Amino acid sequence: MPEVNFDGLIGPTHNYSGLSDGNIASKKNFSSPSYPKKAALQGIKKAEILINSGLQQGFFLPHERPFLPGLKQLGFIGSNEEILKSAYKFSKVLLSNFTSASSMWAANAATISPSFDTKDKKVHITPANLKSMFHRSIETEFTHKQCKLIFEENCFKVHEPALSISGKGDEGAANHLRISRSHNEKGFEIFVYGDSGFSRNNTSIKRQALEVSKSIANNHNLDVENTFFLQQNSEAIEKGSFHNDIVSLSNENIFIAHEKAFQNKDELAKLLKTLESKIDNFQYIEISDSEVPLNCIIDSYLLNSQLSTNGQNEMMLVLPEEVQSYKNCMAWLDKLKQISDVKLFDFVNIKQSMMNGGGPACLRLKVILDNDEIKKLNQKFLMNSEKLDSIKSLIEREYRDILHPDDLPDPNLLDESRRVLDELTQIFDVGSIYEFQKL
Ligand code: SUG
Repeated sequence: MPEVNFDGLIGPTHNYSGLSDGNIASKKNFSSPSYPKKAALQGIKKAEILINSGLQQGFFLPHERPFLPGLKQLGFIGSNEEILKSAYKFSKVLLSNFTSASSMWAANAATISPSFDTKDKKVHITPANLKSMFHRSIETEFTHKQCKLIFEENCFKVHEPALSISGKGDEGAANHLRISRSHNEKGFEIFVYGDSGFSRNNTSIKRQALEVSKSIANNHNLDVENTFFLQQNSEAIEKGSFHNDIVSLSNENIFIAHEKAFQNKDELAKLLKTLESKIDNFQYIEISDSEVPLNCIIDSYLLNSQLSTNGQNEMMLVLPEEVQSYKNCMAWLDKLKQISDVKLFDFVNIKQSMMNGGGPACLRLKVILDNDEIKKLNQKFLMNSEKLDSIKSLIEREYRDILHPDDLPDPNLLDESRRVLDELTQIFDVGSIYEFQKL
């Protein structure tokens, strides 16, 4: 099957530090205790649904956290224990930025243009620079490194992360949609941006800059006629849709969006007209505000569900189980089943990630490839049942059941975390890829 998903393996320092302004769940759960073991196992269970549906599944390894090289760069010196202690004493928020397990949200790892869309017939990959949130911006370097390892063959082109403009950057696949007749036919790519990087209107954080989106589209060697740019609706951002994947989604010929997802209705209409004329099975499904109000879409994470084409060529939607407590969302799902090819629904418990604003769609990077390209992926990052069992038993054995905000400077957490990452590099058989392994 042409769809492969790469999820971010949830790391041992998963915690709630309230770091993301504009992300309601992150702010609301600031300082709550977290459950790293539960979180990681929930993430794997979500990925197993996709595996059981007949799709190939990969994982990005968690990043090195707490990130001591970053603290050292800021001038903290001494033993590891001293560095953690003095950083925490100087600023709790500083240490929590360097300890976040935020690389779990792989939808923000990169933007991918499949070879079906590109003029040079290569798969183009740009790691996201995530510049608008400091804790996320420090993911870029290691994500870039992993992308180069996963997509190392000649049929792939991994670009340098894009530039950012005045702190506004690029959020990867969370702000990118692709619509095509089927996965392995030429498609239309839609880059969804918050605002111009040069805008001085700062009423809310608009993470994705138009100019940065354009630079990625240019570098990806796309046909201009098949490339569109749409602006996120500022009301949606203000109400908590910090990424576009909270209010719209796409898979093959299906495009679903809330009525208030996009700022400019004329631009959207122009795009829909083109898609209707070029893709014979195209289906746009809009959720009206009277059916499901915007705040309900955002609270429930209904559209942050993972829409995939499974091994039997059926469309399945993996939703957060929270959706089940919203009557209007459930009624809309009934309707979706009747009017579209989306017939299979699976509700998952990923509460630990949801409490930081990450639903099923956030946890994965969807990659569309042809059969030959799938073979050329670095197979070490792809799962089989033996690898998955080893990862699960490592999590069971080493991850903490509970982590309190005051535990972040605990040097034992650093040691445990390094032990886990070290063992993961052995399970994945990727050699020494972390900074601490080179000491
Ligand atoms: O970038 N939360 C992430 C959630 C990312 C969701 N991804 C997508 N929508 N694709 C973010 O805001 C919270 C971390 C904290 O507060 O501890 C956080 O980074």
